[in-house]
Amino acid sequence: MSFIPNDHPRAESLRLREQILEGVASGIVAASGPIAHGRGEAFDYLLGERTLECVAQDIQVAAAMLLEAAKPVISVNGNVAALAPKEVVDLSKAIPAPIEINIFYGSKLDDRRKRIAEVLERHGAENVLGLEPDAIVPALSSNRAHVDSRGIATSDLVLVMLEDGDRCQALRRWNKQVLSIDLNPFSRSATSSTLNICDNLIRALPLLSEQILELKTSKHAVLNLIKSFDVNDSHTKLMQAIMLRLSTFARNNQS
Ligand code: PTJ
Repeated sequence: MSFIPNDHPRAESLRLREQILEGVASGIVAASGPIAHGRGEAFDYLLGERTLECVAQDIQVAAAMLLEAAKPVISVNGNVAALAPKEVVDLSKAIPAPIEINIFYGSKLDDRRKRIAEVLERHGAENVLGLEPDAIVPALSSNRAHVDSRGIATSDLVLVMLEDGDRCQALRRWNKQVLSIDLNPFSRSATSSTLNICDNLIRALPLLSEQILELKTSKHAVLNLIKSFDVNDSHTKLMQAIMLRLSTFARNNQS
């Protein structure tokens, strides 16, 4: 890893970049992975690199949905495995829910699947799915269509992170609920999922695990959270929070 001084104002962000670049070097992250990461960085900067209050509420609802689902699955690609392998495994154990590898770049037998599984296993994952996908998401032409019959194909809820949105739409058409974690509130994933968490997955995953552990003891709270969730309301609150941030910034920086 390159030397990053701890007192550098963007040390944390630079470290995450290094993780992505190391992931490219070790064959976990696709060549386009750093570009997807940069897209996320730009949106994170806009949000103030923190979890917005309204997003924290969405995370609570997402935790309730994960607990209430009959067969939830966590979908993981190269970037996610490079950025947050431990956080993904912790979440999978907290729910509990299996992890399935699903990648855009590379065929259904691509070796990158094995390398991603090894990273997750080093962090305690067991029975990672998606190494030999044997089912197909209907009406989806990309490699993301290759799914596991023991996982996504037979699930009722899929958590997707940091990915292009056409699979999200295809999963919804396939009658799955989809939770997405996507920093771009305008993306296809964010606008077509059942609920989008507009946050950096680095922050959102530990918060999700925390909420899961808290909500596990109260079925009543879980059902209430799900019942009171309104996706349009969630989008509106997010847009209002972003507009407030931009207008405050504009006022404070007028010459
Ligand atoms: O599946 P793979 O491993 O073959 O890799 C596929 C990538 C990640 C390259 C592919 O999915 C891709 O190009 O993604 P996109 O279309 O750039 O979409 C990524 C989305 O994730 C964008 O909307 C970003 O804003 C968002 N994003 C990036 N980094 C983060 C993020 N969202 C949450 N947390 C992040 N750290």
